[in-house]
Amino acid sequence: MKLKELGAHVAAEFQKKYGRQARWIVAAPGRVNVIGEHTDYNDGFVLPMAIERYAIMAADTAAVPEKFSIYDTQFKESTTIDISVPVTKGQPKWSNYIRGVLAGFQNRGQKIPALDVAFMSTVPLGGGLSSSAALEVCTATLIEAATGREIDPVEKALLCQKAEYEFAGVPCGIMDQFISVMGRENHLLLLDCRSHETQLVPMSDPSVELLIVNTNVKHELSGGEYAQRRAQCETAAKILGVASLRDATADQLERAKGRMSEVVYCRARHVIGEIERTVHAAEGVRASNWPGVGNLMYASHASLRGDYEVSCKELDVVVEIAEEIGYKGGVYGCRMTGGGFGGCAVALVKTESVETISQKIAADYKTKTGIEATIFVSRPAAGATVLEI
Ligand code: GAF
Repeated sequence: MKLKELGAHVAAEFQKKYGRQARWIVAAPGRVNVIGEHTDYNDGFVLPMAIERYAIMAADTAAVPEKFSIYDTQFKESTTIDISVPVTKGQPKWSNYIRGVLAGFQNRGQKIPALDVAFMSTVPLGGGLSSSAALEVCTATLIEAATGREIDPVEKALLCQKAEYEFAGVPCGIMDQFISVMGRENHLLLLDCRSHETQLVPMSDPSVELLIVNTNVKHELSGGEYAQRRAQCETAAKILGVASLRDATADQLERAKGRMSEVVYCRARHVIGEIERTVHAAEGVRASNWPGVGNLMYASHASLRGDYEVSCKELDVVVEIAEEIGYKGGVYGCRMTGGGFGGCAVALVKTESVETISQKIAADYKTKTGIEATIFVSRPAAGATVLEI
């Protein structure tokens, strides 16, 4: 469904639930990261794009003051948050992404408007496509629309990241919330996670597509592995005597190899290499050097699988199938995307071969794993928006 239709659908759900018309409709996209994995919390570079999958909210001023009511139109579940007091964590679990954002606005000294909200999401849950960041950014966009006060996009992304960190317990970096706020149609976003500077990298060549392959193995980042990787990177930086791995070179790491455990060394090797690959990939996209970008994607995957150990059997199977299809069959490159341990892979493919490649990946993946993959294509989409009614 196109974004406009989705907006109309959620507005109709709002009308059914609350018996009146919605006044604001807002949406925020999920993302796929083309390259630059586990580099954001190391002050490095990332190269994500927003996808045509969204969290959408329709809302109106609440009938009851001091209450923020949310109706999940897909799971038919409602919850009400008391906004007359500082918002805290609560139930149901998904409401924490929203609660965290409301608390963020309160911390800025802003009064939360009492609202009735209906929402839905087309970002697959647990698919590593940032369904949570989409929900957070969607909530922030709704507050902006309802108060008529826009906040600085960087501040908005950071407020949403804090919500994820403090209310959902994931010590994530800044990538997902930044791209959901700042995505632009037909562009990737090269984000410097240290300075927060962004560069839009045009990706409008119609001869290539990004194919997203959901392994349908759920990924869960609050399980401790993510935090552990982060801590290992901090250990490496400390041993190297740098503020973060962004400041370290491959040579420096080799010289210090004897002073750290093998695991810490491997983690650092991934991060240092991945930051370099990301910068090169952005240049490759600018030059439409698709074979070059594809090779960097394969190298990224190998490093995430071997050195960083965040891949899983199913993601490796997808990448192997893509490699088998190869350049002749229309695949330039493929890698896992997002935090890892399941979720999605992303492949850079020739547009003319998308159908055949999708069918081949689906069939071989089913044979090798017994699981049905979900496969779709997305052009780079725009970031969070207020939809016209
Ligand atoms: C998750 C996190 F939320 C991001 O901040 C990023 O670290 C990513 O994993 C790995 O690149 O999506």
